[in-house]
Amino acid sequence: MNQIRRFEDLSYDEFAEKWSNTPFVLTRAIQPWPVTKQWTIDELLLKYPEVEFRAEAVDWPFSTYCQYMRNSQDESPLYLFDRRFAEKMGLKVGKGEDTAYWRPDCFGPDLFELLGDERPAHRWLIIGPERSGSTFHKDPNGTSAWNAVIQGAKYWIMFPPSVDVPGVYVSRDNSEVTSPLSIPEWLLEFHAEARQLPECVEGICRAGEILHVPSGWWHLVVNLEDGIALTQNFVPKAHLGEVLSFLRDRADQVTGFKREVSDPYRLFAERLERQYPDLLQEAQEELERKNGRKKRTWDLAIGHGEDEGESTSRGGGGGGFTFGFGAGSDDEDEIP
Ligand SMILES: O=C(O)CCC(=O)C(=O)O
Ligand SMILES: [Fe+2]
Repeated sequence: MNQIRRFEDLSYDEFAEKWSNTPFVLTRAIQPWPVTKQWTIDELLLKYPEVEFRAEAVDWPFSTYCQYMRNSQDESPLYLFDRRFAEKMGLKVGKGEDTAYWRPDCFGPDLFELLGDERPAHRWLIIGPERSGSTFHKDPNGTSAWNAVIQGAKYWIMFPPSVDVPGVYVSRDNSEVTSPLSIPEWLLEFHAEARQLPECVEGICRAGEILHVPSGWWHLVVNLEDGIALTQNFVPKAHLGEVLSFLRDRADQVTGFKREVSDPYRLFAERLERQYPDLLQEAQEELERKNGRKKRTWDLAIGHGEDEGESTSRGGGGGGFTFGFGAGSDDEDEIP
């Protein structure tokens, strides 16, 4: 079994040079956050009993959710997952005076900050009882994420982007996980088999620790105790290419933007062009290279020459070979 790596902390240079594609836990990165010392479920109940938070399909006052959580015997308990918590609780986020928490330095600049108010939903307060959690998924829009445990402990099991995770059925265009199994169902049926795969990594992230989810990685998460977490999705320089290709080539799968934002790819490319033209150019060149390689793979696969027009996805009988960069989110089928 491969354990998720653990470090006390990493510098941004170490992250950028070595670890942006690897899940890891930092054990000493969030101790200075005020919320790490202040927040417990009891404390939040005292301070915010009336504040309504989103728990799946319902908005409940926190006191109602706590009552549910403490009495529930549900196999898959309702999970509190709220992206407007900072506004609702009157919290300041980011470095400065009287703030609740901030982005750890290790992950470096978040390129989606260039979008300002037009960035997609990116931060969530997560609260749930033992057994609650998240079934297998990849995070939205090719983003990376961090997940900080404030109270409790979470078990994580993760796989690299190109792995076919046992018991996880993805639609042909990779757009959705079809009929996901509940966490207990997946654990009972597939956990033992999945843990044998060499690519599998697993581990526990405890209170006061923060975990890195690299762009495109599969993950399932279970709370081992009642707990509180904060999570944020971000775009590190190292994964700009994935995010741009997601926004451009999977526009129908892009999520979290306000309705007014009609062309997220263009918006992001324009902001990058203004602030970091070199980064944009580098990322676009990387996409072109990948595109070229995938096109050659495709041409070889179907026995056509270079002048074959681009197609989107192979029709019947082809075993689900998808064409176009972004489709596989990996380099597995590249030709050197
Ligand atoms: O349940 C959790 O803490 C994991 C959350 C997660 O993976 C997500 O928000 O994308
Ligand atoms: Fe996630």
